[in-house]
Amino acid sequence: MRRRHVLTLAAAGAVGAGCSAGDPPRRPAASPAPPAGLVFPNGFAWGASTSAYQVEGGATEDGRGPSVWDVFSHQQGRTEDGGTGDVAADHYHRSYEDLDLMRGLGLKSYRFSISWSRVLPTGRGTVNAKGLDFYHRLVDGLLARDITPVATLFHWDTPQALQESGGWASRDCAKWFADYATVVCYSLGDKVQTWLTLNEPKTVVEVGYTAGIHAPGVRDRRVANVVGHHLLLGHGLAVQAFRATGRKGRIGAALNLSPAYPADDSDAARRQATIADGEENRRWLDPVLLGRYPDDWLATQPSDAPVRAAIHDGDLAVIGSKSDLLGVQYYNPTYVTAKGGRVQKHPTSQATWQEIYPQGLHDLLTRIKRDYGDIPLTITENGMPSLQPVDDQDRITFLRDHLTAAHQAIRDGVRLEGYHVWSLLDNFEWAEGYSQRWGIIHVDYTTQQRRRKASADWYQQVIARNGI
Ligand code: GCO
Repeated sequence: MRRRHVLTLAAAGAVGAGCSAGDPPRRPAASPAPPAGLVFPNGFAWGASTSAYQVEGGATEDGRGPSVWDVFSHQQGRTEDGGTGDVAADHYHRSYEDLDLMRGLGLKSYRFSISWSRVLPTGRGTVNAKGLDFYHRLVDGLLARDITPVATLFHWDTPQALQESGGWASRDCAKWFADYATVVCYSLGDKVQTWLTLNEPKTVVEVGYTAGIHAPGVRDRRVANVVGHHLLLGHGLAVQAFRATGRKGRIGAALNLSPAYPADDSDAARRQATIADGEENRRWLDPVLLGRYPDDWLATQPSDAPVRAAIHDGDLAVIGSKSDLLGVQYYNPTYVTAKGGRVQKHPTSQATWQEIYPQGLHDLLTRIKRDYGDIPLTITENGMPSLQPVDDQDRITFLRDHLTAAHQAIRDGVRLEGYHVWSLLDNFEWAEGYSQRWGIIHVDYTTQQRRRKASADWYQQVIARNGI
């Protein structure tokens, strides 16, 4: 059930010939000691993130249709202790309380996702006005509290009806996604000015379609690679759909990225790190920001993974439609051995896939600037689960160290506009059910009572000071 272990294994398998990437990944530098008094740029978007299925609950309410995660989480043995998102943090009914908690923190920005099947119960066709109204109320509540809404269109909850018509394995899904984007961006677009298309397509491909431990539970590398291309195509078509609505604002993808380092000084480890970098990062960044797949990544795809056949003429131009910003999600680095295996060099969190290495965030941000130019960046996710229910000092240390690294990147010229901690609330952590608590606000799942953790108090101070 440890999903990024799976990411690690999946990528480690993807080795092969040919690697012509630019500079080899650098060896990590020592973590800097946190200097006192780091001030962030004026207007820095201090934020927090959630996603629909992880917090909303209200799974069958007001006409919401099922998504792949409703079906999957109800299947025996799919999630820790059989957890589902039926109720989750009950945010659907408690959004006003949660909005007030956000205001109490002084949040400048809130990143949430829209449940596709709440708005379009079967994924396409008739709009469910009550579902859309929920997001109007949420956004109105944010604006009334001076919090900027950042809306993600797809955080893994493909409508089940579309899954039954092929889901992302079908090329049509990219078009269905763009049609949904049109509805939502047009309807909310006079209030929401920052949009994210996909959340972590890599995780969908590697955990949902290769390892099968996330919805829809498919274990087929061939299908997974095609799904990856269709997700990217969906991103590009959604960018175009957003522009066609004529609404003002900015749009981009939210990618989970992981700096890849050689585990030792050998040339072989360096070469393997470049291959891993292709899988972890360039496979997603290049199409979205440069309109092409990396040649070395394509060359390493096994002959039975027909990604090339899925690429039609013109697709890369669509996928590379100009993005206005990039959401960066950072949780861990990747260390690669001479044989292409993965090793860990730093302590992990309760999520044992999560090796804690703050300097990796600096390396990642500066590398994006170096290789992809000055696109505005916002950290759309960063955080850790803590075993301390409320006095989560370990999370404070984690956040402080990562913000220090982010600040260093800004000093090095990176255009970083914001930071969103994952997560605002404890919530449904996918296959891990409710066994990991990632929130800065504690949720008692019996009473649904919210309680600020020490990290929430600390973050409030950071926001008030605009620095650490
Ligand atoms: C992701 C998702 C979140 C997770 C978080 C912690 O990045 O996987 O966007 O939904 O809950 O990352 O694992």
